[in-house]
Amino acid sequence: NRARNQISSLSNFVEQKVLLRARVQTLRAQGTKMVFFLFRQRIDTVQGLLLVEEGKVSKQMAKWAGNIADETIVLIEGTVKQTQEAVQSATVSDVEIHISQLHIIAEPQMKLAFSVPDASRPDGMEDPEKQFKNILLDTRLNNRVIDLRTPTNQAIFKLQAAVSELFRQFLGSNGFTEIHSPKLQGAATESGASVFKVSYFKGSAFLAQSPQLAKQMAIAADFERVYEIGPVFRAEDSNTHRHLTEFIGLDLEMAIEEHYHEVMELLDQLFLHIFKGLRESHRKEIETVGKQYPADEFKWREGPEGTLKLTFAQAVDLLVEDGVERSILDDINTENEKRLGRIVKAKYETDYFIIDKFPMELRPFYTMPDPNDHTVSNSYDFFMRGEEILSGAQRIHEPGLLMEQMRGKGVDPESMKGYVDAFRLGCPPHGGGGIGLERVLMLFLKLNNIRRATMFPRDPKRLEP
Ligand code: ATP
Ligand code: AMO
Repeated sequence: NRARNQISSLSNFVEQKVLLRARVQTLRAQGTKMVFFLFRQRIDTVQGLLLVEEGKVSKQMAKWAGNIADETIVLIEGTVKQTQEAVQSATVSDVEIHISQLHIIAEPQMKLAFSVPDASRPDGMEDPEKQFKNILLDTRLNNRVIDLRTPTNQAIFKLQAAVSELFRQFLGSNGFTEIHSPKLQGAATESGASVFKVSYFKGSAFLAQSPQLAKQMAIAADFERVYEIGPVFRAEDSNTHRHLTEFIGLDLEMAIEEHYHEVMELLDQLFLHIFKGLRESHRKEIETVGKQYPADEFKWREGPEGTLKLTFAQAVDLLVEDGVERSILDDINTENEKRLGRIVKAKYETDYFIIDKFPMELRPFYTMPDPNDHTVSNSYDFFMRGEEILSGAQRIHEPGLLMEQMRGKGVDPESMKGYVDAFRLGCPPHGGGGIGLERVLMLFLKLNNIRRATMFPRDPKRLEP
């Protein structure tokens, strides 16, 4: 019943006995007297050596051990020894284990679709990593459990957890209360076009497209500052690198005193907290991911100048200066969004920026118009590497204006009576935003496909595994 050791801390146990449960990454028998192993725990690997020795390890044991299949989970006992060669990588142990006992805990009963690449190999060596890069994403997603064992994926999902942890941490320490809103709804929560309908006893229900209505109602109910981390469903037939039909929304909503800039400022501080937290506390994971998905380091601005903020009109001007026809810039499409990202990067040296004051007609019914110019709105989007990661706005808290906007956008106020009533009961001025978790991760790490930032992605063509 001894405690098991972790590969990452073995170097504290030189010349001591340890107990290790790990996967067999690879093994190689040398003659009849020696078996070399590479053991893996998540992103870490360590060498093991089984040596035939009178009275300790028999020839039969070495023969048996030499036939263990890759990916078998084993429990080993052995002595930690210093190695001769210097180790370059943070994920490869600089000690090795001389094995005295070895037990099989579980072994694969089926052929592996592909082998987990050996992360202990330095870049440029005979190259299972490179080979692995050529496996189609679909093949990897179809065999997701084995794919998730790769060090890259182990690191990606540690980082995903870190983003939500940092989100929670920041909001918790800024007076926000975590809420859980229903995912089964009587009506669409955003636009009617992209809502999933499900059967609900004798009638039907809709899957929530966002916690939008609930988080605003929580403000009307005096919660002041709320957030939610939860699934969001979108029936968008978008087969792109950045659309999922189910994703994780990081949503928040807060009462404001004077101005929607209070929300924008808080959201900005939140992102800086997330970026810094990832960079400072998760370097090993970021490096691990970078081996498979090389990326230029994500850049943001700090210090007195702060985060770059542009109005929609200024963003359009930048694109026009760069040669885009003004006539097609009523909205900024995906292609021009990316182009803007490149322009901003060249001019301001940042991968992270904010655009506010979007035209009213581009925003949902609950968005507050600018009191001085009703054609624009008190709304904002945040961008990473030229792609949208957050959308938000000040909301309309006055019931008359809300109903007018709903009708103007073809939304029947009667279909959302409980929501509209929240404002009839008196609601403070407020604003908020929604972030796509997988997008933040995809763009921070430059993974180029949102499915790589999703453990079991759902898109129009995929409901399995
Ligand atoms: P939001 O989060 O506000 O929905 P988004 O980034 O998801 O923003 P959408 O408004 O859903 O953006 O769509 C944005 C862009 O995605 C569109 O400009 C369009 O170019 C692109 N897009 C959407 N669906 C497809 C598709 N099926 N194929 C190619 N591009 C698409
Ligand atoms: P919006 O629809 O822009 O706004 O969504 C907010 C953020 O969610 C992410 N996102 C997606 N991620 C993956 N797949 C998708 N299909 C997808 N669609 C959106 C993006 C986007 O910025 N209620 C508002 C938020 C608010 O105003 O508070 C809303 O849902 O990162």
